[in-house]
Amino acid sequence: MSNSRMKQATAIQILQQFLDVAGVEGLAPLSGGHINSTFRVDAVLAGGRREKLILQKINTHIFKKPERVMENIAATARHLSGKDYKLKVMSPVPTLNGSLLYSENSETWRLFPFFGNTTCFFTAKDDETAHRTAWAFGNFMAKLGDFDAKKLHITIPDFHNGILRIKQLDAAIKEAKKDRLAQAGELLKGITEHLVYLKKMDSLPLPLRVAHHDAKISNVLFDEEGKKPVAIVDLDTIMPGRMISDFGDLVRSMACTVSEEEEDPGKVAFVPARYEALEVGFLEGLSGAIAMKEKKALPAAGPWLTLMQSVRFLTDFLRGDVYYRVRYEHQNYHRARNQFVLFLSMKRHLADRLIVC
Ligand code: GN1
Ligand code: MG
Repeated sequence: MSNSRMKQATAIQILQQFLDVAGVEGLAPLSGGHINSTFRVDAVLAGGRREKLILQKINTHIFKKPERVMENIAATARHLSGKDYKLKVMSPVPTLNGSLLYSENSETWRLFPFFGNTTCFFTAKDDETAHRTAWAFGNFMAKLGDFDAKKLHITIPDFHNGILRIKQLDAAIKEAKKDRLAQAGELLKGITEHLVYLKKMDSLPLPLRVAHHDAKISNVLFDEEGKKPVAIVDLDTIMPGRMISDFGDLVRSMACTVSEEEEDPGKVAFVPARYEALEVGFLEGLSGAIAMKEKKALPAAGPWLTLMQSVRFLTDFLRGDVYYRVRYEHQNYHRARNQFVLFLSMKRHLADRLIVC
């Protein structure tokens, strides 16, 4: 089933595994994510009560053990709910049998509450939004600071490991179709000159933490006015990791003139003032829960993660778009080019603050 088509009858049948659902008044795909298929559902329960929900089909080619993903989400949600945590927590709705997933016909589904009167963005419209979003992720990390990261499953091994991403790129080059390899040529050459940066960042000895691993602005729900963060969503990759993973994605998604989907490389540039807002907001959110070596590593996080994202998009382009969902043929190439231009721009501006270069 594609991300955009789903029959009401199918939705009702799946929802009935979770809740006593009598009918569905609204069913709409939510685009934005590259991996799972997500639907907003307005359901009517047997007693007449109305519930707004998020129904999601997990991509089990990528999340091979989805029950582990759900265990991580549920455990961290429980931890946050027991704290003085100001944002809403995205806790899964269990099935009537108490499971966090429902599988049928090789499809695996889960359900979340839908937080109404919210909106989301793909870039930060101003420094204030960047500051608030970074605060939310810093605070999220701080509130999970006393959760033993080793208790979480590693649901995607080596997720932010640069050496693995380079190996995957090398393998993709060997198997790529001629036309795609030819199109990638120039970009590939540019990226290759900087790969040592990924390797160096892998070996930075930083404390193990609970990291979100997809801390981009589109994974934050804001209030209706688009001002205050309401909830951090998409906890699929919550795993043991390093602080630079989350700060890196904040910088990648916000300290830029455009989103990762912009096709024109001429429009892509780093925004230094936005970066400063992110750093201040993130540190405020952490409120002291940061080691000196983590603080020193922050400026290097954005270029690192942005280059890695470029490598990942290019790898997928060379492999024939098997990982990230695309709307048109060269989209992964455009995404990879966008991220590489952003990496170069970031690196230039932050040069004297990078602990590895
Ligand atoms: C993927 O599907 P989505 O948009 O939540 C990816 C992230 C990338 C991101 C790029 C499991 O996330 O690592 O940074 O796209 N998630 C996975 O926007 O690979
Ligand atoms: Mg994600």
